[in-house]
Amino acid sequence: MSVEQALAVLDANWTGTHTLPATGLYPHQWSWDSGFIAIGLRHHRPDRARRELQSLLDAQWSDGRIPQIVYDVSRDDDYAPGDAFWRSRSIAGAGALPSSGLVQPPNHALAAWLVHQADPAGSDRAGFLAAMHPRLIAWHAYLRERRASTHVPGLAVVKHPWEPGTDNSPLWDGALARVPATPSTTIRRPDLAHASAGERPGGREYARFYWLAERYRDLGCDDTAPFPFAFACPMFNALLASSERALAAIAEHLGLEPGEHLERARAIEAALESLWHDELGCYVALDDVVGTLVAAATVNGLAPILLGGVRARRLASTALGPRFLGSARHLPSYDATAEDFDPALYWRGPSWFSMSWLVLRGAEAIGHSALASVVRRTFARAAPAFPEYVDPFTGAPRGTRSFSWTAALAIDVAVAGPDA
Ligand code: 9WN
Repeated sequence: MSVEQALAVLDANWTGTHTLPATGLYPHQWSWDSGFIAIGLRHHRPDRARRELQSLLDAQWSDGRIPQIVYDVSRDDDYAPGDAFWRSRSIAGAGALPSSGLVQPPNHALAAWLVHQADPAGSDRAGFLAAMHPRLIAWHAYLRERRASTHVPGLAVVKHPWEPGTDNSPLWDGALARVPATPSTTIRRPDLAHASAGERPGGREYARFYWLAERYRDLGCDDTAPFPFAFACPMFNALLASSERALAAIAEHLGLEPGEHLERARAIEAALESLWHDELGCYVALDDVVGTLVAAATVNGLAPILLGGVRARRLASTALGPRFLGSARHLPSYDATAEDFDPALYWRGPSWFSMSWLVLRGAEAIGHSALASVVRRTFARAAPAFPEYVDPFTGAPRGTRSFSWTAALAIDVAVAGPDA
């Protein structure tokens, strides 16, 4: 993997204020993409890493939410649903920039702390952490207060399959089956001009995605109203816990009290235990509408390894076992032994670099060199295509190419030491 090639991808996708995930398929700013991108940018472009996160937080809503997408209205025809769908300017409390009303996984405080650590002097000169801190506090408060799980206190819920960032994961299948496939919006699929239909969610899923998004939008994105889709995702909550730990480090750096953040991180970690599935050897998702666990092994359920907690060694064995790396060369997003596993179809089999990065970070945290070395090999193969995801058996590129978080995280793995 050449760092120069990866930087060239990030330079080409840079707009002047933020980095597009991919210039064709994803022509706007995405929330957790910016987190991962900043983590890679910090090594060679620390100013830009800070700008990436600041520009995202400029779109924060008054209730603290950081939106899933910040729209470039000049490219509204190039991706759907766009600004014309959300019309966020007409929603009370929406941020100053046109955006989606949904959210994505909270990797931002973790990213902010890693960005700071790469260039502490530049960060302090720019007042970076002091500016980020209150906004990150408000973001976590939003998730804690407005997105609290009904069934497992301490966990936050997602209200749309776009929110955990793993859109068509089999985890949501049962709940989506309860959702009407009759949106009133005419669905456009500009995404299919950039990735083949067999690598993107299908029409039936899109109909339900739109129905749910319309419902949420028409409620004014108000979280007090009952909603027909709600999940506690183990990856989303593991990132929240990891980001709470990062907020503790940020608070300490700013001379503030870190204790409450560490306490919250511990509380989330303890609550995650309700999602543990011993037979599968990983965490699963909780359908918070009906209060039942979805017994499917996915990379979302391995992600809490990131926290290096009591289950981390067992998660490492599962990652190396038959459902994942025991049968595939690159970490699959879904149980490779499942009947409906598909090595090309988006979050139903392909290997994603963001998830490999989370698992690698966990493997390194617990000193599991066997898992770490297998996962590192995936990053070595990212160049020159820097694909969105790969076939977990062959490594063949899938989805769009020159994908920013692939390039960014490949840089991070190439440059950063285990404790960086
Ligand atoms: C919907 C931008 C985003 C990622 C998500 C990934 C995909 C969008 C889509 O692309 O989702 O947000 O159109 O499918 O699933 O994780 O943030 O890269």
